This record gives sequence, C-alpha cells and structure tokens, in this order.
Amino acid sequence: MPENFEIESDFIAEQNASSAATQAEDFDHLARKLARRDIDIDAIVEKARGLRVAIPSWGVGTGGTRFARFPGPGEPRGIYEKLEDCSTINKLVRTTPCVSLHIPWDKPDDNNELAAAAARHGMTFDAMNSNTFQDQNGANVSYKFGSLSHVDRCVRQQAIEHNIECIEIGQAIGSKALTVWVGDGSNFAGQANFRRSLERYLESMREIYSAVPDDWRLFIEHKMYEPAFYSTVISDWGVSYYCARELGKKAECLVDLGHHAPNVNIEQIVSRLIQFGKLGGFHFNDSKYGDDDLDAGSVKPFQLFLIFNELVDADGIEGFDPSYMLDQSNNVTDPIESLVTSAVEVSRAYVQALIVDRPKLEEAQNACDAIAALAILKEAFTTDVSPILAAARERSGGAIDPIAVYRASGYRKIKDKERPATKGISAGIV
Ligand SMILES: [Mn+2]
Repeated sequence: MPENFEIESDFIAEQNASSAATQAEDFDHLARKLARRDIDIDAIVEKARGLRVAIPSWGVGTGGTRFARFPGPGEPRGIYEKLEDCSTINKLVRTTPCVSLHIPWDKPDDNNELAAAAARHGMTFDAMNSNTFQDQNGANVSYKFGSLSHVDRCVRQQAIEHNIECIEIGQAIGSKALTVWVGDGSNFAGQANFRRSLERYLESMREIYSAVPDDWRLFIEHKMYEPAFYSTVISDWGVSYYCARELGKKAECLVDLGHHAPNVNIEQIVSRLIQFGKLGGFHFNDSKYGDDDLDAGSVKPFQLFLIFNELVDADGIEGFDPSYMLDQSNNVTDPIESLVTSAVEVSRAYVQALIVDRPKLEEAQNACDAIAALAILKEAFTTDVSPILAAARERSGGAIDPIAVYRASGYRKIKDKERPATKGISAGIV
C-alpha cells in the first residue's frame, strides 16, 4: 500500500519563499511601530511560538446540524486518518501538536498502536472526552433521560464506567485529562427535580474523580441548553465551580465559548475562575445565537481578545495553567481550513493581549479614566499582528500563509482519492 500523502516541509519552505519579501517588509514595519511602545517584537514572536492549542478529533470531519450533514470530499474515515488531518493542521500552523479524542468515536483497537501512530506524526494526546449523550451499540441502558444524573442507578453506573474507561485509554496513550460534558437536563417544567439531579450527578462524579490519576485533571464543561431545552444539570459556571470545588483539587472548570446565555460577559467569568483557582481550560469557537460552533474569532473577535486579555493578565499566578482546545463544527467549510483559521485567530487574540500596555491600563483604572482604559485595550486590539503570527509559524517550520499553502498542496483532492467513502463518519458537536 502506498504511503499516504503528507505536506512536506520542503513544500512549505518553497511556498514561503514566494511571500518572504512582503512578510519581511511588514514585519520590519511592525517591529518599528512596537519599538516605539518599548515592545520587543522578537520576544512576542517567541511567546506566540510557545502557544499550544489542541485539535478536536471530531473537528476534522464535516459537522452537521439536526437537519442535515453535507459531507465533504476526502473525509477521514477513522482515527488514523483524523490524526493525519490534525498533523497537517499542525504542520501549517505549528501551535497544534495535540489531539483531543472522543470515546467511543475514536476508540482504538490497540492503544499502543494509536500512541505509536501519533508519535510518528509528532502529535500527542490532549484531554479525553467521554460520551454519555448518545446510546452506543449494544448498550444495556439508555441515556435518553440522562446519564450521570439519571434517576436509575444502572444508567448512572454505565456512565461512570464509561468515564473510567476513557481514563484508562487516556493513560495508555499519554493523555493527562478527562473532560466531562453531559447532556443531562430536562425539556419540561417539572420533569426533573433540580436538586436531586445535581446530587446524583455529584455522587457519580465522585466515583469518576476517585479514578482520576493524581497527575491528571478532570474538566467539568457546563452548557446552558441543548440537547435539553428547559434545564441542564450543569448549566453554568456557578454550578461547574461548585462541583469542581466539591470534588477536589484535580477538578476544574472548562469554558466553552458557545455554552453561555446570550450576551454573558465571558471574560469576567474567566477572570472569576482564575481568581478562584478553578479555570481548567477552554473550548474555543464562536457563535451568534447559541452553541453555533463557528470558527474562533469569526463573529466576536473582540470578545476573544478580551478573554486573552484576562489570561495574559493572570500569567504567573500560581497554579494557573489552562488547557486550550478548539471545539467547533465545520458545516460549510473544509474542516482543515476552518481549524487552521481558528488556530491562527486564537494566536492572534493571544498576541494582541500580549501587547496591551498593562502598567498604563492600571494607571487608567486607578485614575477612573474609562476612556483611556478602553483606548489602551483598543490600541492593542486594532494593531495588525499578522506579521508576528506569520513569523512565529515560519520560525517553527510552518507556513507564512497556511491556507494558501494548504490549497496549493492539493491535499484535499489527493485525500479524496486516498479515502474512498465508506460509511458515515463520526463527526459531532460537544
Ligand atoms: Mn465543548
């Protein structure tokens, strides 16, 4: 069997050569501009190179809605092909060397073989994601009315065991975290007892927590609605924080940007969780109306910047080490292009936050000068940091213009030939 196509480093370097001159010109201009603000551009580039954002395995397949899914050509048909696509994204942007798996969608036949395949691609495994929001083939009991908070102990037990299995697979392949999101909730007033549901959830989570290795983290992901439309058990950051605190040190809160009520001040939630020592990590995406799972920074780039403003501000706080992951559903785009774009936008928000003049901002805050404070943030946000992002990618062996290089490589067309469609693939939304 011929080796599968990959975008070679030489090809990237060759393509970079054609945009090197304009990149150098733009970079020098920005370097002079930032120098006027006493910012060393190379130090920022190095920080940008150090950012790490995990790719969700389910993101490389075309997503869908409850109405329809429109598959694209050359979709990955299993975890090994998903790894290929994740590796391709990383080759182009160089900030995404980790993959977050979803069990059972990605359950390997052989853990060691999967770990070896990832290593061949230079990839590692980020958080494991359990799935108790849909029934699996051969399941004894159904999650239709919940999982970890279900009224029936047998259903809760099945969900607990599944989460423990995720930990075991994760241990075998080098993961260090488990993310638990449950679809548990209710569709009708009176359907569920709010308090007892949460008590049962916590009781189940305590069993899972006791199986979490000491060097692991347990992320609790909240979500206000969907699939349950009236109430969810882990509805918001307050419940998430309460549960994380009840469970113990290894439990932390995970913030998915699409899982809040409309217009909620997410950056303030982020700040609060940092202050309380419980910010575990993020699922980056963007939304207009709900859990839209659109590309990060595509609708509200200022919000993404403000979140990173809090994160950069918290840099150096003891124990502060949030885990970053993309979580989006690419319904109308080539998933690789969307994930590349989102990875770049996350880097952009980070770099913009790095160039905020913090001493000046504090001065404005202490002087109760609202206009000056906003102007300081806007100065950073409106700076076009693209040349820094391109330099960070290039210095790490990635592409100056990742989308152009990806398109020029013909990757998708080649994969379409390499991967004749078999059955429906397991793309999903969490
Ligand atoms: Mn999520």
